[in-house]
Amino acid sequence: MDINVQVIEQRMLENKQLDTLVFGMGCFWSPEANFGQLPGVLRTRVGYAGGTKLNPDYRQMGDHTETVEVTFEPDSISFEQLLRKFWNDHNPNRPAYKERQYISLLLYRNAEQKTIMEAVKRQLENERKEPIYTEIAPLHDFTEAEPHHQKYYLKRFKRATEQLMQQFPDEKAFHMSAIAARLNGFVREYGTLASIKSEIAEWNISADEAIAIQKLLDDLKW
Ligand code: MHO
Repeated sequence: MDINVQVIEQRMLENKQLDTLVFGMGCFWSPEANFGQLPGVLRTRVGYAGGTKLNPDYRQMGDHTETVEVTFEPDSISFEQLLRKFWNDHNPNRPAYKERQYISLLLYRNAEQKTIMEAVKRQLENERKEPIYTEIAPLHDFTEAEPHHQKYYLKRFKRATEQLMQQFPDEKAFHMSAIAARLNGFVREYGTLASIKSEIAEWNISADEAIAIQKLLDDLKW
């Protein structure tokens, strides 16, 4: 069966209620892979946020921080779960270096997100019996990072990336793919190909489409 992953993913996203979380926890390559393998996370992108400099880029980031934007479906993974993972998977109190590039940072989009961030932070401080120095601030702008920083680990595998890209009209569409996010986690050894394939079987797509995507994954040349 001839399939197009982008079309299938877009149909799967129709009528879904999605939310986003933007955070910084060091070099953005790894957290994009780590969060990209989570069922319930449908898209990831890396970028610069939290500062005031206009048009930041990797070489001239100014007062911005390397961040990841995670788009998720709250019905399958909650905001609180993502925050707990955020705090479990890095040391928020390590000494700052390179100014603000690698600080521990949570950026809220609205008052509700701010309330939950502060509540989970307090809970963890009580559990850990130590203060957490993550900065919690409003999100103003998120500037997408350069293409080579997106799905960084997956792109180390040039043949597999080329094969996958054939499923998308352009590189930007490929960056927005849930399958690309999962595989970017897989190559970093977050999650397995088997777990991705069994998750796809649960996606709200036809059985034929699920089988075709699973086959595409089996046929990737690493
Ligand atoms: N190349 C740096 C980090 C890059 S990250 C996008 C390193 O691994 O030391 O900041």
